This record gives sequence, C-alpha cells and structure tokens, in this order.
Amino acid sequence: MGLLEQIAECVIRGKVNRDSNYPPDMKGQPGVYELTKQAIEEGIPARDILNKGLVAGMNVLTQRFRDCEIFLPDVMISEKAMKAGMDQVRPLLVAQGVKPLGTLIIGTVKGDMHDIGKNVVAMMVGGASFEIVDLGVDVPAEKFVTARKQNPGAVVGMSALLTTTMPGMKTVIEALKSAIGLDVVTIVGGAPLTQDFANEIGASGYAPDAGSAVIKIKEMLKIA
Ligand code: B1M
Repeated sequence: MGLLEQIAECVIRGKVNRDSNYPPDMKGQPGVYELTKQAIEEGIPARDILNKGLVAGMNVLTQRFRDCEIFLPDVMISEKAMKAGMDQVRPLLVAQGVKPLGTLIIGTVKGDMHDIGKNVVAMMVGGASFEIVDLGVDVPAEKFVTARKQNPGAVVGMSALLTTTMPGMKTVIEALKSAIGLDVVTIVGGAPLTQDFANEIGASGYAPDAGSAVIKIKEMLKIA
C-alpha cells in the first residue's frame, strides 16, 4: 500500500498517531500524524496528501456511516485523525499560495448544540480548498448576518439536528435576505432535513452529507 493510501486507511480506521491505542490492532503503528509528516518530508505535494490521502479516507468513512456500517464513535475518532493531517497540510497550501475557491461560513443554528456533522462538513469543504469561518454551535441569526457582512460573497451554511431547531434556519435565511439581499447563497444540512424542507425555507441548497455538501457548494458557485 502506498503512503497516501496508508493515510486514507488511517483516517478510515481512526488511527490518529503512533501513541494512540485505538484501533487495538494498529497499536504501535504510525497514524495519520506520522504518515502525513513522512509524506511532506518525501516531497509529496500537499494537494495530493490532502485529496488522495485525507479527503479520500473521509469520503469512504462518510459513505460507510451513511450505509450504517459504522457508528458515531468511529466518525468522531476519524475526525480527530483527519485533523492530525489537516493541521500539517493546511499551512503548506497557504504558503504555496493556493487560492481558496471561496469561503463557507458555517454554524449550528440557535438552540442546537450538535456539532459533529457540522465539523465533518467544515473539514471536507475546507479540504476542497475553501476558507472556513466556523461560528460554532447555538448560533443566532444576527451572528450569521454579521459574518456574511464581514465575508462578502461567502456561502452561508447551517446545520441542525433537532426538529425543534430546524425552523431557525428559515429565520437565518430571512435575516440574510433582508440585511444583505436575495443573492446570498445558503446551504443547509443535518439528519432531520430534506430537500423539500430546504425548498420550503428558501435555502439555495441542501446536502445530505459532507461529500455532497462539497459538490453542492461548487455547483452553486459554478466551480467545475
Ligand atoms: Co442529540 N439528538 N440531543 N445529542 N443526538 C439526536 C439528533 C436525536 C435524533 C437522538 C434521538 O432521539 N434518536 C434527537 C433529536 C430528535 C428530534 O429532534 N426529533 C436528539 C435529542 C433529542 C437531543 C437532546 C434534546 C437530548 C436531551 O437533552 N434530552 C439534546 C439537545 C441538546 C441541544 O442541542 N440543545 C441532545 C444532545 C446531544 C449530545 C450533546 C449528547 C450529543 C451531541 C454532541 C455533539 O454534537 N458535540 C448528541 C448526539 C451525538 C446525537 C446523535 C446520537 C448523533 C448526531 C451526530 O453527531 N451524528 C443523534 C442521533 C442520530 O443522529 N443518530 C442525536 C453524526 C454526524 C456525522 O451526522 O450530524 O447527521 P450528522 O451530519 C451529517 C449530515 O447530516 C450532514 O453531513 C454530516 C456528515 O456527513 N450535515 C450537513 C450535517 N450538517 C450539515 C450542514 C450542511 C450540509 C450537510 O451544510 C451546511
């Protein structure tokens, strides 16, 4: 297995670094941290480490989660593993002057504390060369509006996991439209959402998972 495939495999298995005891059958072996470091030292382009290693692994993982082959703790540990690589690769991309394709402002709407899915989306969209402005959880509409004013042209992404907080997305979209204009591009997601709901509240786009979010955002911004 090549180095980049090993990185992808470690993201999928949730092997963060050599010291991590999880998964038990990989104890003592290098994880995403060491393999990414090695790839950088060997001169493998940062973009390849990102796309063919880290993002490739996360794509497999999110598909397996969607197919109910793996569970929440697996996603959480893999998120940590991916971060161990992203933290090394991101500064290199910036230093190489790789221009971001755009900006995604993302947050979990007011009253909602769920952030695991939002973080995976942020990581995947970030991995696809977008700048990420992460507003965190329990984000009121005004905060989305302020962030959008500070980042003209940014896509605004909202996540909600509760049926009780989903309507808050409509509040955000209406606040954005009245404060900024009708052309603000928005994307919504979260387990209880549907395309119909997204249409109802006037969102520009909906994505059922992180991989689709990347595709949808590029599609909405007309990026090939
Ligand atoms: Co909560 N919770 N929870 N919870 N929780 C759910 C959502 C629930 C379905 C569980 C259940 O009852 N079966 C239920 C909601 C029921 C409903 O609304 N009808 C529920 C409840 C009721 C609650 C509390 C009210 C419980 C209580 O206190 N009585 C409470 C609410 C707190 C609050 O937010 N105010 C609560 C609390 C919590 C914890 C804090 C314990 C924890 C959250 C920890 C955290 O996020 N840091 C938690 C968890 C973990 C869950 C479950 C088990 C898992 C959610 C998750 O992380 N999934 C969840 C049950 C479930 O979904 N099976 C549940 C993994 C994640 C990768 O998937 O978030 O769907 P997901 O994200 C996906 C896609 O949806 C999509 O891409 C992601 C990656 O592929 N996506 C986007 C998400 N955001 C997107 C944005 C986009 C595009 C795509 O564009 C911007």
